[in-house]
Amino acid sequence: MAVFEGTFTSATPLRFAVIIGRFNDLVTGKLLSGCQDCLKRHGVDTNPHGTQVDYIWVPGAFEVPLMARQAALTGRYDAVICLGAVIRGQTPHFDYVAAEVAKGVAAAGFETGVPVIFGVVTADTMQQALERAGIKSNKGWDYALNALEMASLMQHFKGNGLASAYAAYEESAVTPPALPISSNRTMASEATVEHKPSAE
Ligand code: INI
Repeated sequence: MAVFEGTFTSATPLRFAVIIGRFNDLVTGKLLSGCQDCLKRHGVDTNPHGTQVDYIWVPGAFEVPLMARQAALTGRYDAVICLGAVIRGQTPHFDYVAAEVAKGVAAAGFETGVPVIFGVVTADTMQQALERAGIKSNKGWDYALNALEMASLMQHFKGNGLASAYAAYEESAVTPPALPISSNRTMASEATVEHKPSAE
């Protein structure tokens, strides 16, 4: 038998999507800086015009899981990093937003077979959130490290994952593989298939 572990650097260039909520961007912008700093110092080209990292901005934490799932389904990324900040003092529906984003991010990973990193800071106050986004430490750095580790770990299991199945489907544009995803939505990869016009 064997022991599998991820590493923080990779011989082959890995690709990442970073999803960032604009809500509380004073915090999420700093999380993003920490995340980029970590990726860069581990040999990743973080230039948005480069080939390794795409950045996707969404309105708030609530929208992060949907985008994470869509990004993962493309099969383009070795890991997806979700950054957001939900602050209790600012909304009576803190608990709903925080719970939904946590569940949604977990589901995006489970459903797609791509590591989806939960980088959403939940805090009681803006001060607390800022402390985790650079004043004391920067959790963005840790989230990037988690993504590097998981992306590298998953390399050991390539070929069994759903994302690779989708990548193969996109290339051949044939019948998609059956996936255990219950959704009626059109997926990015399905959008490339030509449908015959109906008889009407
Ligand atoms: N979005 C956040 O990312 N953080 C918050 O603290 C927050 N609060 O306080 O409401 C927040 N709300 C917006 C939400 O994420 C959605 O963008 C909005 O409800 C539209 O769907």
